[in-house]
Amino acid sequence: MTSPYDFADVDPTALAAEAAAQIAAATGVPHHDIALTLGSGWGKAAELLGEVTATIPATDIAGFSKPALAGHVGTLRSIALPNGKRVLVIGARTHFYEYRDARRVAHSVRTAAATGATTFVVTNGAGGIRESWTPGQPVLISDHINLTGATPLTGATFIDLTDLYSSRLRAIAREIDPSLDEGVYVQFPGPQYETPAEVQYAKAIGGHIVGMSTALEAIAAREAGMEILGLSLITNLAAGIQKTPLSHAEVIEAGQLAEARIAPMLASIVSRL
Ligand code: 8IG
Repeated sequence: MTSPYDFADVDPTALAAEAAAQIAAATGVPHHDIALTLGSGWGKAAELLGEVTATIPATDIAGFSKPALAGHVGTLRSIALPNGKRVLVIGARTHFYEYRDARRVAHSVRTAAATGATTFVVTNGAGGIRESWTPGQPVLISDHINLTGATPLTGATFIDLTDLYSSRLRAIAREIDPSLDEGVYVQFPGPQYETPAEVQYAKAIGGHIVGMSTALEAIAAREAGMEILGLSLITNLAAGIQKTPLSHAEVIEAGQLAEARIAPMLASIVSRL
């Protein structure tokens, strides 16, 4: 868990500005319009979006932490959409469970904002609490509950989180796919999955989706002034809702099976933003 940056001592905005300048230099693209973080199961969407004009190993850019899984280097890609907009694809998410440091989690989001992005599309693989949902189903995030006990913000940063997951952008997504259901995303700190009792707790407090990534990123994106669209791929029903134990292999398999269907949907949505 080494990194050249001690996030405890760094100004997150200055580090994001430095990273954004490096991305502009490495891609030759001075300004990006949309940031897109690709979570489990969503990876195939990038190629469908448009022309990938640059791929950078994330570890070449200031402040990006080494990936959690050995042998897998996360990348940042610049994509030119047919409509002329520029998408920065973040394939290098840092999870809260890796360092227990919300500022590391927020760094890719702040960097994307510093490249000029005003729209943040955040995707993840997650567990479903609603019994009517089935693995492989994508759902919109309508709101979140942050159970990490952490925040990427420091000091008296009293930002408003009303309509955090933009109802305007959700409506656009539903124009592309009217079958998209939506739900409240509950972020647990992880890395363990929930106990069945914790899932019942999440349900009782108003949650429909359980995951380990998105809420902290969305807070940072709102602070940075971006409009947010959140999508979860339900790769498994949450512990105790499904009767069989949860496994990472099952999650990966569900993602692979769903990929061919959800990638074109996501690409169509992004092309409309
Ligand atoms: I994929 O069931 C995936 N990520 N917390 N719970 C939590 N995170 C997840 C789950 C899940 N499935």
